[in-house]
Amino acid sequence: MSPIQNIVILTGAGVSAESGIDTFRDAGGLWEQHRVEDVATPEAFERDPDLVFRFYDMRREAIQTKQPNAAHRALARLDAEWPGELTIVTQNVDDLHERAGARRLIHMHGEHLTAWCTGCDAHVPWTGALIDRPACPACGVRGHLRPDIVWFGEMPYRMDEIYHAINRADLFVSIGTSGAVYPAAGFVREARATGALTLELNMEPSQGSHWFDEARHGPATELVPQWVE
Ligand code: BJW
Repeated sequence: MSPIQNIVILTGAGVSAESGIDTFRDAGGLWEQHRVEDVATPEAFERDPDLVFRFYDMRREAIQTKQPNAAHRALARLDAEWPGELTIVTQNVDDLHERAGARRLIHMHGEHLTAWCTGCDAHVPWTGALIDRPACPACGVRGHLRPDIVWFGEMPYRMDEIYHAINRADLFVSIGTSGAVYPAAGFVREARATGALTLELNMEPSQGSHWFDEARHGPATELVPQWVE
C-alpha cells in the first residue's frame, strides 16, 4: 500500500465538548433545549428574527469564554508539521481550532465570530450582538446582517474545495460527529469510493460507523492526541 500523503479530517461538536461547548444531539445537547425549526432554519429567521438573534448572540458570547482542548491542540500540531496535503473540515461554528493554531481549516457550517450581510454579501468579523440590527461594516447599511451560520436547507460553504480534497485523500478521519447531518455524513463514503483509508474517532459509534475501516471510541482529548503522536 502506498504511504499516506494527503489527509482530510472532518470534525464535529464532540471535539469541542470537553471545552464546555454543548453538542447538538447528546443528552442535554442544544436540540434538547431548543427546537431546530425555531432557531436553525431560514424560515425560523423570517418568522421570528429576534428569537434567532438571541439564540446566536448568546452562543457567540459563550464561546468567547471557552478554550481549545488537547484534541484541538493535537490537530493544530499535525497541521503545522504534516508535510503533505492536509485539510481540516469542521462543522463547528466555534473558533477553537484556529485559536489552537490550525491553519488549513474550512468552516463548512459557518462561524459564530463572523456575520453575513445579505445586502452586500460580505462575511465580516463580528464579536458583538446582532439583535440591535447594527450596520454592516462593509456597506454601512443597517438591517441586513445575520448569523453567518449554515441553517438546514442552506448550502454548506466551500463544497467544491472539500470534495476536491476528499478525492485526493489517502486518509479520511472523522472526529466527534454523530454522522446525522448531510452532506458531511456522506464524506466517508465519498472518501472510500476514491480509495482512502477511513478512521472514526468518536465517543460512541456514529450513525455511519460501519462505513469506516477502523473506529476508536472514547473522549476526543484522549483519542486525538494518541492518534496524532
Ligand atoms: C464526543 C464527545 C467527546 C460527544 N469526544 N466525541 C437526506 C439526505 C441528505 C440530506 C438531507 C436528507 N434529509 C435532510 C437533508 C438535509 C439536511 C440534513 O442533513 N438533515 C438531517 C437532519 C437528515 N442538511 C442540510 O440541510 C444541509 N444543507 C444541505 O443539505 O444543502 C443541500 C441543498 C441546499 C439547498 C438546496 C439544495 C440542496 C445544511 C446542514 C446545516 C447544519 N447546521 C447545523 C446547525 C448550525 C446552527 C447552529 O450551530 O446553531 O450544524 S445542525 C448541527 O448539526 C450543526 C452541526 O455542525 C451539525 C452536525 O452535528 P455534529 O457536529 O455531528 O454534533 P452532534 O451533537 O450531532 O454529535 C456529536 C458527536 O460527538 C456524538 O456522536 C457524540 O457521541 C460525540 N461526542 N462528546 C468525542 N468528548
